Amino acid sequence: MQLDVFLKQVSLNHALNVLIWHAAQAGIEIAALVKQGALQGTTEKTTNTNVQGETQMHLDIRSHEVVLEQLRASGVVAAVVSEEAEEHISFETVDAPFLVCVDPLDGSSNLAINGVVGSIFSILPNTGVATQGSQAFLQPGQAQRAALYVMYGPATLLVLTLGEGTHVFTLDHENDSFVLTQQTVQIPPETSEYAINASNQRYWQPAVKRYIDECLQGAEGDRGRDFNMRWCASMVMDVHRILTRGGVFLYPRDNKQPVKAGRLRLLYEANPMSLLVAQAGGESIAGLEDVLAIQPASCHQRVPVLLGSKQEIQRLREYHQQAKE
Ligand code: AFP
Repeated sequence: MQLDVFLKQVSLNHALNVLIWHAAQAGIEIAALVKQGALQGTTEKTTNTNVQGETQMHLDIRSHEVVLEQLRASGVVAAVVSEEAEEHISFETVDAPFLVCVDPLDGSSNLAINGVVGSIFSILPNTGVATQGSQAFLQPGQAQRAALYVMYGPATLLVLTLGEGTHVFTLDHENDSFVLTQQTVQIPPETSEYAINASNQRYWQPAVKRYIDECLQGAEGDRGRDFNMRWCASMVMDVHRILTRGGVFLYPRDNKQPVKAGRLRLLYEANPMSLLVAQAGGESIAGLEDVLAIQPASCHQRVPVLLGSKQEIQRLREYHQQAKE
């Protein structure tokens, strides 16, 4: 079943369906650029830095432009917050029904090594950006109308939730259309695989140190079984592995840079990925609270993210609670 047919079947919100179709078109355009690699100068760095102070890749900017072109053309988006722009971008359709928060090319530091990257979209209702400005984007993740990512890997995948389950579409390059290949993904509640950047270990909070230490002790420790570890430095790839076979992804708060609550951004990384995971039976916390319940304070706010298999996230929640006591 093609994406547009699926949308008509599961969603009566025509405007939302149009938005998702245009986001998918942006993904198809970016997939073609990524596949060209150095031939498109995609592995080149620019001399610019984004609002995070991170060096922008040439393709970060090109992807940002492609996304804006498609979202503007949809006619149903009022404004966009992008990782690649400090201020939000308002369109002429300022009273349109939706706001979009986007990471146009997540994991782009992997481009130079031909690694997997992706585009992450969070779709919110437009609560009045014409009068509220950027404040209109400061809605908790549970307000999202939809979330999706496009993953540029050996296959180009689009993973989507409209609040009724998480579904996977594969790009048919023969006719440039996304085809449903997995409906209603379910994350195994138990896992023996975790993903974390272990080089930050000395900066972690006690609850995370305790959890990872127990995984490392394996069968000789309290967990009574051995664990495996992965770290892709690409949230899209790590989250897709978890949706596919279970696991836990941790980018915890660390005191390496106390002014930052972690590395990942709430509006266009943590919230959309947390909704996709929750809709697949997993959970996502920032420590004691659910990521989707966090009231954003700013558009580029960072949060800790611990997400994945339900039983492991519940254990991490308990460890944070016990560390507080
Ligand atoms: P880039 O988009 O700058 O490559 O960052 C990717 C990311 O935001 C997320 O996709 C990864 O999970 C995380 O950063 C990797 O962070 P480390 O480089 O600290 O491992």
